[in-house]
Amino acid sequence: MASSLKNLSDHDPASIPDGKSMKIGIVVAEWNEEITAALLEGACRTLENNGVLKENIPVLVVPGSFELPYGARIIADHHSPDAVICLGCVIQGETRHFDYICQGVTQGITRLNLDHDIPFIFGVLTTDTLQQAQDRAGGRYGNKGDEAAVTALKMAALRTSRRS
Ligand code: DLZ
Repeated sequence: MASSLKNLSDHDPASIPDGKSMKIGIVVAEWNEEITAALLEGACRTLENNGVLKENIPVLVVPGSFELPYGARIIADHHSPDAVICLGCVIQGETRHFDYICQGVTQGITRLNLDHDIPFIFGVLTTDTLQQAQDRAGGRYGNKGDEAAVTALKMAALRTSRRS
């Protein structure tokens, strides 16, 4: 069946800023590691394909998505990045934990964006099933890590353009 869902990895190459002078930090959650490892791989590949040097992609691992805002703040404070990508995957379970984690990480990342002068990118999958997460971590709907990396490059370039 045809789907109207956007492929998360589809981007016009001409619209992506050159990242050769950029430093982009990544914080990634261990929970649902099969998924978050794929998001990390996609994000790193997209950043490097667009000019970001491997040594300019500091990566920090945190236990779960709830810890992403704190990890992102550590990267912001210690690495002076142009943007920070937050990667996680929260899958609906039997309890309301899902809602609290999604709310916590969303509000945390929003607050970082408002309190710091660098962009923090929301690369967190929030799905009902593992299959839906797999579909968006290198599966039929592309890779949320690619999308987060392209967003980081665009937001870092926007920040630089507003400062000069
Ligand atoms: C506890 C928990 C649960 C139930 N589910 C997830 C999940 O689907 N994805 C995720 O990233 N983290 C999950 N966690 C862990 C929380 O994010 C957090 O690490 C713990 O509540 C400790 O603060």
